[in-house]
Amino acid sequence: MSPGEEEPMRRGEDQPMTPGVPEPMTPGEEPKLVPVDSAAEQPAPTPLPSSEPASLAATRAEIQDLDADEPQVGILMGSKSDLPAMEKAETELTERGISSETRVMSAHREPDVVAEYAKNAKLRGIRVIIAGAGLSAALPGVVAAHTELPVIGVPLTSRTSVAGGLDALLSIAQMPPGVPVACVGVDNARNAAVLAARILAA
Ligand code: AIR
Repeated sequence: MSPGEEEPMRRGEDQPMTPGVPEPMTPGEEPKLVPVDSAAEQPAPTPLPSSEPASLAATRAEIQDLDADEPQVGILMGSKSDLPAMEKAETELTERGISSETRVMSAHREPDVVAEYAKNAKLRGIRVIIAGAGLSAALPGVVAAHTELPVIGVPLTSRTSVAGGLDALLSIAQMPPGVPVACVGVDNARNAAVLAARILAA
């Protein structure tokens, strides 16, 4: 070695060994692998590419678990006398594994209760509201006035209906521009549930 020339670094002295990487060898020498003695020396695993941070995805999953039993659909009706027709909606949703809650509230007899329910529904995790009423059937429209959630109206026949429920059908279908209510056939609460399921699956 001439003066000024650096002495080549010898393996095992200053040069760090890379775990799992074969050491340089001389011709004819068998390759030697440097042993990996602890997991701590391994490089951290590269996280899988994801569109959102892992912590956010985990939080979302936790919220979904927590909300598993919360109702997704609110089934409302104007009177207890509407129950025989409206329970078909609940049956259909249950058969499809969709959680729901059923409430009796009248847009004319208890307007504040209806407004309160509609205003809080989205915050409570409800995603679709089915509302059935007979006669001057204001319930679906009033609910739609207080929430951005999709509302499906079910026109019902009742003891004093005129024209076989046409009164309720027109009350529900003839909403003013900007405040839509979906409307199924007279007494067809089951179709309202099928439509709710389709909205949830969209
Ligand atoms: N109704 C109740 N409040 C407002 C309306 N439109 C409807 C109910 C029911 C009908 O009136 O939805 O279909 C008769 O109600 P009840 O309580 O007299 O049997």
